[in-house]
Amino acid sequence: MTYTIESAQRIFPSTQIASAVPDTTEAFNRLSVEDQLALLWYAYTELGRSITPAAPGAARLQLAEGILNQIKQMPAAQQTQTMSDLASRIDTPISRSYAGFSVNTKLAFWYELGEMMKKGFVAPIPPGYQISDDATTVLETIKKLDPGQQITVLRNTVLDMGFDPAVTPSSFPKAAEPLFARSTPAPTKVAVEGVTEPTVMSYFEAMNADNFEAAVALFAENGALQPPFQKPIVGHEAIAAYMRAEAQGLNMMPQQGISEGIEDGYKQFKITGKVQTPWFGANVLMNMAWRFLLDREGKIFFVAIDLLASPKELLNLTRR
Ligand code: 45D
Repeated sequence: MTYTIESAQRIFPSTQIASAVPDTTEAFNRLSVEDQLALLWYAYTELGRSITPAAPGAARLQLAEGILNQIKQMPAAQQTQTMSDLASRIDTPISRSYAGFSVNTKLAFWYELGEMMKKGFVAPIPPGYQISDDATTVLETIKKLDPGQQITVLRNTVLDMGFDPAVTPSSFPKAAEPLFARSTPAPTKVAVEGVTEPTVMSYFEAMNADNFEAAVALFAENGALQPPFQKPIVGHEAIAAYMRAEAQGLNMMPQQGISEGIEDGYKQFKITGKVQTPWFGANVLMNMAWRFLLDREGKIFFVAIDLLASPKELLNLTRR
């Protein structure tokens, strides 16, 4: 048998991913724009009491400075309109600039806007605004998710805002991304109970050092990386661009795994553990799995990164 990316996606099929995340994101997207903005405000300020993101560095805010300054100078009604245009993906110059930002710059933009709303420099959600029953249901669902899933839902909502004139979703921003300062030093030597495969160990060590060149070199030429809830990213160049834009400052703490030789000299590995994002540091631990398929040369043909449904899934290390 020859493996294709499609067949590789099906390794370790019993892995339970956090489907509550896409489900909740979908329910959120069906709400009115007014409800969406109000819900995000309540979610962000309420969850913020237990989980607060770290302030984005000045370098990252600089990328969004132009539109942030424009918004600051607007009258209140226009500020509200601008936020509503972003959330409803209306074609405006600001919505176009926003769509060109990387995920992390989009988050930094909203972080700053949220700060300005708290301080009263930007129009708040109208006092007394009543969210609909549907919005209340979505908010309650979000509150019950585990913190790793909550921040993924928040991140998803921000991802799709703005207006992108390209027919196909544009890939990664061309501008160089500023580095994320690590809040806690990542382990440079990892030990995974049940797995010693050098390629896998080197992957984690390279990622924890933000050494994406070394990480990408572990992939087969046409190898693929599938991020949580996304399509596979194929080939060295695309994986490298993705990692530079989205994988900086991550702290990977793989804990346990299983390995198995399969057909044609290929080997498969499932490893579970925790990941921290630099936005929340040690305050939010995401329960993750990596499903690796290595080729005969020991190169990564495929790796899927999954956000797990529950901590119980960390122990689901069966093949089927
Ligand atoms: O609209 O092995 C207001 C890969 C109201 C790489 C607001 C990985 C109005 C390979 C409150 C102002 C990357 C795949 C909005 C591993 C309004 C690999 C603001 C995995 C929007 C392991 C809201 C990495 C705000 C993973 C400010 C899984 C919200 C990374 C802020 C996951 C939300 C990272 C923030 C996650 C969310 C980060 C900062 C989930 C950040 C989430």
